[in-house]
Amino acid sequence: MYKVIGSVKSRTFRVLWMLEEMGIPYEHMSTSPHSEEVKDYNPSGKVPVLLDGETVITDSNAIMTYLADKHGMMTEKPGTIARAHQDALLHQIIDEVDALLWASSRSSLGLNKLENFSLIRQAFELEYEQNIERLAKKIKGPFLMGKQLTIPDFVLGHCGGWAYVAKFPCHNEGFKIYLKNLRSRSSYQEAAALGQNKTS
Ligand SMILES: N[C@@H](CCC(=O)N[C@@H](CS)C(=O)NCC(=O)O)C(=O)O
Repeated sequence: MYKVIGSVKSRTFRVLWMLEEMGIPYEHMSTSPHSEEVKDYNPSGKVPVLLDGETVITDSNAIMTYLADKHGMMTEKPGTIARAHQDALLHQIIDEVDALLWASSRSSLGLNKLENFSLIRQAFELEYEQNIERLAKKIKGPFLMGKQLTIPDFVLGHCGGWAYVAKFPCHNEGFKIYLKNLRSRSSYQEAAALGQNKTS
């Protein structure tokens, strides 16, 4: 059985949500970045980590891509044009949304704040709104790639909730509807419930 290591209130959520959506059983070890358990598997201390038997896989995006390709779900087929477009969306979200949120959230995970962060926070908020505007135009509906929920939706859906908690402004109505639709899925709620009553 797969084992997912990392707290729900981290990028680990994406992996848990995807496994719930796929209906694949897994074990979850909720633990913070840099805990001894994490460092046993990933010397950088970063989560999430996936164990597939003896094999250790790190990075939420690598883990999701591995699971999606292996099980032939939540993805366009490798080597197709559709997959190239899906990967381009994934990397756009990582570059333009995930990276901005991470810079503002480091301190909530006990890591040092970026120097002069208060000076650049406003610039990040503006950048976030502009980047979401551009991404929202690419949502084919109801999901990014159209009718099929794919890897980039898990990342963008997670980032949308993260941005809300981090109080990043968002005025794009289409994006809000897209997020509401994702959050209403039972898989999302099941994964979120794993974090209740736990310190993460
Ligand atoms: N690109 C990696 C980033 C992993 C990452 O930075 N995870 C955070 C928690 S969400 C962490 O463990 N940070 C600890 C650190 O940066 O030292 C991924 O998507 O998994």
